[in-house]
Amino acid sequence: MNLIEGEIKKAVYDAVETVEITDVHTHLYPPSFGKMLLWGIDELLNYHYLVAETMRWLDIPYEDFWAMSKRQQADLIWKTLFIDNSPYSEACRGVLTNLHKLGFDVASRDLEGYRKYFDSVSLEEYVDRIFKEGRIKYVVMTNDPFNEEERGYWLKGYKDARFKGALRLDVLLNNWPDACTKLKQWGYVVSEDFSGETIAEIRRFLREWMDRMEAVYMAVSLPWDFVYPEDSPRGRIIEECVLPVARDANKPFALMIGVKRQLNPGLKDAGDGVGKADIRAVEYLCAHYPHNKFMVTLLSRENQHELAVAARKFRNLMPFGCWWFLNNPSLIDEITRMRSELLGVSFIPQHSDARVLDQLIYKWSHSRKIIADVLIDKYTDLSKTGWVITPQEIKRDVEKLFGGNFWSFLERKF
Ligand code: REL
Ligand code: ZN
Repeated sequence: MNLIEGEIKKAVYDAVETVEITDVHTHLYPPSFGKMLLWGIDELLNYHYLVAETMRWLDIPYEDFWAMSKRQQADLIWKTLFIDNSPYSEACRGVLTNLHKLGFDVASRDLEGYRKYFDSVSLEEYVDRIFKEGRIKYVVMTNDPFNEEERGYWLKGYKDARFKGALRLDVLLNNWPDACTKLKQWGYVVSEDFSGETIAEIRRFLREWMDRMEAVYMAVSLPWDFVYPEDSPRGRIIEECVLPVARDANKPFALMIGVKRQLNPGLKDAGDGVGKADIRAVEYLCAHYPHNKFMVTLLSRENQHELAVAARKFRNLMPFGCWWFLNNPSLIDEITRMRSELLGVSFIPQHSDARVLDQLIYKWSHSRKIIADVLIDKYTDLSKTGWVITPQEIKRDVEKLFGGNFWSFLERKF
């Protein structure tokens, strides 16, 4: 029997609310990675999105802010963005969604009261709670082998099936001189001019770290002016090392393009901006390496339509997420609608980019609602043609969008 409009709504909300998510890009780590895993109300308030918004109201030098303790910074952010102004920006609202979903009295505005819970709960218990509350099955991490602290944890080894590795190559690709120095220290026979064994040794490094991290993909964030092919160390390493290693392992190479790093360095992590990227780099890679798989997210709104069109041309291209400055309700709605119209069910609508564990709750709660509303419109339009849609089919599609498409893309071999 065909579903009528009210039933479509119910079936979609049920499916989207209950689906267990694979979050394909985060900055989270397992509890065994110690201080690298950020969590709790003070970290939530210190999110760099909120730092940027706070600085718009403050006149103090940036250094004075950075000299404060985390708690003092959180107090100042809370006062500036939540007490002296109404907190309806997406990042502010997110903090309140979190408090609300975890059962705090948001109306009390009692930051000290909220802190008491976070000071008393154990991290392991809290991680379990967040995964359960957020209906999160897996999160993919961002694993930088050039970060000494992180490297130490990998060399010790760890097991937590909920956290999947992703080998992040920003240092290798965007800062070859530093990467080369470190590779040498670690015993790889490399030289900055790529002579001798350098290419083979970089490949060995990639293979070893893919294995150690059981990485589901390799990834890099790239500036807005990234071009490919490129006569540069980065172009060379991508062509001669990353692509062949990724192809042999049948793993995607994830490209995140469009950042203007450190547009305002005084803001630290909050100081990055956005620029429109050149889609030709993505088109070239997909066309010239049909046996490689590419996951791509672009930071600029202006690039979204051409990315969806490129994905229609190349089955080895998987668009994913509404990244960073796009992770706002109006833009998620617009982008998800457009992608659905051009690509049907065959894309990954969202990732959280969570830097603080708690953010899994609000980012996914907000995105679930928006994606569900888009789907309701799409199934309603379908039913008007006389097409019969069942709750099972809705569930099937939703499972693909929130995780299945990612896992099956990993399996595909072109
Ligand atoms: O993975 C990235 O490069 C970015 O997502 C981050 O650098 C960025 O700061 C992040 O917090 C955005 O959401
Ligand atoms: Zn990220």
